[in-house]
Amino acid sequence: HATGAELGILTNAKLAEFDNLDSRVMIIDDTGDVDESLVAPLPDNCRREIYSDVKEALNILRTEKVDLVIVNLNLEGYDSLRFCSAVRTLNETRLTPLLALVRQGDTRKLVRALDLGVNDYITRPVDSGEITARIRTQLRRKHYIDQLRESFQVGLELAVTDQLTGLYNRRYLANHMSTMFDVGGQAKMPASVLIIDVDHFKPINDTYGHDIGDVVLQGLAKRLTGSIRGMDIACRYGGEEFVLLMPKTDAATVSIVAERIREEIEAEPFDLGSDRNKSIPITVSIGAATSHEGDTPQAILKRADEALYRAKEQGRNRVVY
Ligand code: GH3
Ligand code: MG
Ligand code: MG
Ligand code: MG
Repeated sequence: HATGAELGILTNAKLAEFDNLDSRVMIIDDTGDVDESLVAPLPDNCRREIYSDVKEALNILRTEKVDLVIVNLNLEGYDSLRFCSAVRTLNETRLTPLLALVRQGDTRKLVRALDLGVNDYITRPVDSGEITARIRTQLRRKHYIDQLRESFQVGLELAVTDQLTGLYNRRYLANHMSTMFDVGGQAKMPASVLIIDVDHFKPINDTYGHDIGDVVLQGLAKRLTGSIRGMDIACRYGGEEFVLLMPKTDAATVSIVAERIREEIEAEPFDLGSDRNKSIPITVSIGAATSHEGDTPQAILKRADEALYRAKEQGRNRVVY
C-alpha cells in the first residue's frame, strides 16, 4: 500500500518541516505604501526584498532562486497584470508562487490576476495573521515542489547511469542511438561506434578478487571518458564491455582513435591507489563500425560486435574494423 507521502499527499506536520528551510521573498511595489512590516511576523530565515523596478525584478527572477513573489496589484509605473502574466509565461519563473496584494473591493482586477495564474491573494488593509498564514502556505508548497523535482531529477539520472562506473548505461545508449538514427535525424556525417572488451578479465577477478576487478573497471571507465570528445558518449555496455559512440566520425578517423585508445590502455597499467601498492596491466580488444545510409542502431552495433569477435579470435589486444 502506498503511503500518503508516496502519493504526494503530505500531513501538516510534514509540511511544517519545510518552515526550517531558508526562503527568499520578493515584494514588487513602487508606491511606497507596501513595506517590510507587512511581512514582519515571518521568521528570520525568510529573507524579504522590495523591488520598485519591475524589469529588474523580472531579471532577478529569471536568474536567481526566489521562493515567493508578492506583487502589489496597484503599481504606479507598470501594469501589474502584465507582470503577473510575464511571471507565468517565462520558462524560468512559470512555477514561482505569486501572491497578489489587492485593494478590498477591487474584484475585477483580482479576477484577472487569478485568471493569469496568481496562486493566492491578500486584500488590503492587510491582516497580519492572515498574510503570515498565506505566505507560509505558499512557501511550504514551493519547498515541497522543489523537493519533488529534485528527487525526480535524481531518479532520471539513476535510470540512465551505470552505478559502478558512472558512465551511461545500455538503456541510455539504445535510446540515444535510436533518436540519432531516427528518420531525418541521421547526421550528415557518418557516426561510428567502438565496442571495447577487456581481454582475459576473468583471471583478474580470480587472482585479485572481484572488488579489485571493480576498481579496474572504474579506472578504465575514467580513462575512456578522458579520451573522447564532448559530443561522444561513453557507456558501460555489459560487465567488462564498453561502447563509445562518436557522432560525425568516419571510418578512417575512428580506426585511428580506436588504435590510440588500445595503445594507451596497454601502455599504462591500472593503479589501485596508494593503499594497495599494486598496478594491474590490462589490454582490450576493440570492434569498430561506422554507419551506412539507412542503418539501424542494432545493425551498427552488430557489425562492431562481429569485429570485436574477430579481434578476440585473431589473438586479442587489437582493433578490428
Ligand atoms: P575475453 O574477453 O578476452 O574472451 O576473456 P574474459 O575473461 O574477459 O571474458 P569473459 O566474458 O569470459 O569474462 C568476463 C568476466 O568479467 C567475467 C565476469 O566475472 C567479469 N565481470 C563482469 N562484470 C563484472 C563486474 O561488474 N565486476 C567485476 N569485478 N567483474 C565483472
Ligand atoms: Mg568474453
Ligand atoms: Mg573480456
Ligand atoms: Mg565480455
